[in-house]
Amino acid sequence: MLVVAAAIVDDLGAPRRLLAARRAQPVSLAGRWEFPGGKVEPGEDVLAAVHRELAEELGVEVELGTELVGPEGGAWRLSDRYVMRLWTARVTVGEPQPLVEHDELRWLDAGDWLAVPWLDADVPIVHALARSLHVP
Ligand code: 9L3
Ligand code: MG
Repeated sequence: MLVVAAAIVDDLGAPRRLLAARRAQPVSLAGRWEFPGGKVEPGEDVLAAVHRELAEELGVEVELGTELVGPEGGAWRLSDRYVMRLWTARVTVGEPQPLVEHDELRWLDAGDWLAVPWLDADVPIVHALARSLHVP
């Protein structure tokens, strides 16, 4: 099943800060941090799904940047059940709020992108993102 998510940064051209979201649910994931996003609905366009998820979860509109392509040439494997595609993004309307399944949001400065306990599946993606964006 396909999940989509966004690496929301402060500046698509020269990013320094990355938005991380702490899951409040389900219990098995609570307290761990992730890129906000979620499951693509049947028949839904994937980019439309990114915008819908960010509107639902954070209450923002975004401009999408580029896709961070995974090691198999596309999606990142999260588990037996889920693969994820992820784009960089910049907020264009609104201030992100933890509206649905998160209980805290945090802007992580360059050099601190790994300073929170990310979901295991998201850790290699954070590393790859920092490498790809040339953020220390
Ligand atoms: N997941 C992992 N990392 C992420 C996201 C957005 C999602 N950055 C995993 C957690 C859930 C599954 O994908 O097991 C579906 O996500 P959601 O619909 O519960 O957000
Ligand atoms: Mg979600």
